[in-house]
Amino acid sequence: MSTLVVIIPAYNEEENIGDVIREIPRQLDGIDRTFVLVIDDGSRDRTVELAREAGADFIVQHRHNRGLAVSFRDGLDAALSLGADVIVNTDGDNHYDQSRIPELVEPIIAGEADIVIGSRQIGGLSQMTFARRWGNRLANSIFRILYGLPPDTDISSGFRAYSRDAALRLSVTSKYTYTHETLISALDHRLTIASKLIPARDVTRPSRLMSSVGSHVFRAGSVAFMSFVVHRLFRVLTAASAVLVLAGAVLWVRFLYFFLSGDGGGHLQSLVAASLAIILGAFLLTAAFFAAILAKNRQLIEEMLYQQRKQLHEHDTDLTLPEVPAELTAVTKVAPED
Ligand SMILES: Nc1nc2c(ncn2[C@@H]2O[C@H](COP(=O)(O)OP(=O)(O)OP(=O)(O)O)[C@@H](O)[C@H]2O)c(=O)[nH]1
Ligand SMILES: [Mg+2]
Repeated sequence: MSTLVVIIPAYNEEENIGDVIREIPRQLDGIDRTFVLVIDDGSRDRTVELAREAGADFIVQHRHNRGLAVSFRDGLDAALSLGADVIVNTDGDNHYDQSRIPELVEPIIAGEADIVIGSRQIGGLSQMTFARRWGNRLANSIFRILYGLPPDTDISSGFRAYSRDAALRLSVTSKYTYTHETLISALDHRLTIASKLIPARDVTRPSRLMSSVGSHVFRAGSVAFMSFVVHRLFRVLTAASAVLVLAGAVLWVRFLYFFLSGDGGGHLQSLVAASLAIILGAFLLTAAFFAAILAKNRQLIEEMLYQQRKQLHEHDTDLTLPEVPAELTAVTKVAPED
């Protein structure tokens, strides 16, 4: 039996959550059953009530606002507990066209991709502010250059499908946004990422996620930068070390040339610069080896987490939801299967 779970992280989404849930197709080729799971992140409006009315099957409820990234990982875990073979994440603001979910799911069912991103046509979003539009484009270009992603990949789109294996493997450590970190983590795990162009709708309500474009650029940028550092530090440090050692060697040869021609005394500065560059290069190389050791540890920890999650969810096809601290979270089975 193949199961699709559509997860919706929601924070004060009473305006749109009903429409979003009602638009989700329940009959999909290659899928036997579809569940809708809402992660309510301490909403203070009628999000939960309206999600129930609109037909949400499960609601994971945080008593307090814990942030989108935490809610997303909780959503993945709850979906895995429900026996999900494919997980689709969508937003609660009606930004994405839920009727196109089959297109997101199809490459995963066909075994052609582990993650499929519904890339919005950003140019077609007339209500998106100039700063956000260009911010998104710049971030997409940086990721394309650094990670070789296909040209139309919309890295901050939340409209994505994940295979069960991808959901078991992804780690989310950020407290803010998960979109960039999960992509970097997926690339590190050699998961196959596909992108499908699925135009999004304009949203006029204020963002629940970002207080201002400036703070979003800073916070999301920090998450992306830290993920880059965590995953690519060895390469960056060895490259910087190679440049310094090479520059030092050239300066040394230059000094040697003048020295042998009897003019060494006039070129002591290049000797000092060369030595400094080589010492700094050697220092960076040492740091690179420490980074490599840390990376090995991270990989082992991630492999352990993967095996642990796999074991935990191995027999989860009977709709048991995860044990969660009652203080923080309540899990409601809205419409249990008969
Ligand atoms: N769980 C949880 N969800 C949140 C939080 N902030 C935002 N969300 C949800 O995350 C989704 C994305 O938030 P949005 O406010 O739409 O973010 P946005 O600024 O419009 O960004 P894009 O939709 O990517 O353009 C929505 O479903 C929100 O309800 C939060 O603190 N916790
Ligand atoms: Mg949105």
